[in-house]
Amino acid sequence: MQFMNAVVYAVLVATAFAHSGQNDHADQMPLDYVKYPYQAVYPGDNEVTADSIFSGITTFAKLPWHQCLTKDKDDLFDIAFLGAPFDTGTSYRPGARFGPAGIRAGSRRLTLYGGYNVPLAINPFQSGLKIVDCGDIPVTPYDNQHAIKQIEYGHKSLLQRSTFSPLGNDSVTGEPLVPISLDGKNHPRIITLGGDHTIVLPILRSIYSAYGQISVIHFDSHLDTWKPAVFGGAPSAQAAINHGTYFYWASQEGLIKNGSSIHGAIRTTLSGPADYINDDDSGFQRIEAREIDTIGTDGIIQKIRKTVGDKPVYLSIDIDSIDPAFAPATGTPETGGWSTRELRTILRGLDGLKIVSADLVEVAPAYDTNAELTTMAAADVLFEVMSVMAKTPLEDAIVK
Ligand SMILES: *[C@@H]1O[C@H](CO)[C@@H](O)[C@H](O)[C@H]1NC(C)=O
Ligand SMILES: *[C@@H]1O[C@H](CO)[C@@H](O)[C@H](O)[C@H]1NC(C)=O
Ligand SMILES: [Mn+2]
Repeated sequence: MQFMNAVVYAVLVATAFAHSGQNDHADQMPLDYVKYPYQAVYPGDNEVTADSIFSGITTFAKLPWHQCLTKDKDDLFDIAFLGAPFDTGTSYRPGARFGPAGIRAGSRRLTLYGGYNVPLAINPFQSGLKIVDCGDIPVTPYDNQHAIKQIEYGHKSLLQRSTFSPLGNDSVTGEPLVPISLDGKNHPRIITLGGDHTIVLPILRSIYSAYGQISVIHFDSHLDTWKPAVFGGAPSAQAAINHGTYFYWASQEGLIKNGSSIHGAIRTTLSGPADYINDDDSGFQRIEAREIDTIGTDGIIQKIRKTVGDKPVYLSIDIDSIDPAFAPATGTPETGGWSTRELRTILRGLDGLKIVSADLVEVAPAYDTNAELTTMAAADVLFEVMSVMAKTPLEDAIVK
């Protein structure tokens, strides 16, 4: 009897607790109220959105995380952010292996007010494209040759998929748009978060596999086409591939379209005038950083568009193209650069160009200010890039 009573009592108590728990819960703030910021409804600025901006696990712009290289390896998307945490090709300050994490941290606020890009009149987060953060490529810090292969295969594994969204039909003729790739498939666009600039050699190998030779728009204070004997001295075959020579190798391999590629924001010192002759041979035109004082951002945009024409283009942005006053946290800072505003204006001026993929490299967050100046600049620059991408499908040139 004693035993039975105890059991009955225990059941009663348990039931009572369950009930009181339910009643308490009714008074509680529900915990599933948080919307992802990229789902925010215009105008999007409300407490619910703001809360998840600074909480939770950080992806680029709080986009959904897909494990594209592992368990989600069959996932399709239209634009993917992908980290390449590699910095063992750096000549001066190391630390860009923390670039992907830093840029993601700097990007948290991108959708706080909804993500509508006023000058470009588009919200890339609500453009109908599927945009995801694929995390980072696993990159060994112990063996550059191996790491460079990992980056190529990681990038290719994403690039060789089809897009999530169909390419669609021409708005004028109603005819289906024709993809610009070699295999006639519509490939997604990858925005790689560096990493030092060496990563662009394996990325261009990947790009070549989908598009063949490609025109390159390159913003940087340095040429990065240096011959290995000039930059780094090439004491070994591996040392010859670094963040000052990767474009030399890309050009030697025939990955870059000669004459329709261009550097912007150049202001480095040289080993001598021969560096420019070598740069010409590598297939690049040049815009010096100081030209902004005479021809302005409009003149720079015109020069770039004239060089590239309507060809598909790969866009590579070294954060050191921006002046260290605005972006100090980088491997080889050079004074006399463009402001963040000027670079963003120039990037918006690329609206309509068929940018097949892009990167932002050389962010080394350890040298940043506590205010996250550099990582914020990097994130905002990529916001312009994704906005331009979202506006322009990768279709064969139709004169409009
Ligand atoms: C595109 O055109 C094809 C016919 O060529 C049609 O079947 C398809 O529905 C169209 N798609 C859209 C999105 O309008
Ligand atoms: C690019 O073209 C220039 C001018 O014709 C030439 O001197 C150079 O060798 C070419 N470079 C490559 C990599 O083909
Ligand atoms: Mn560079």
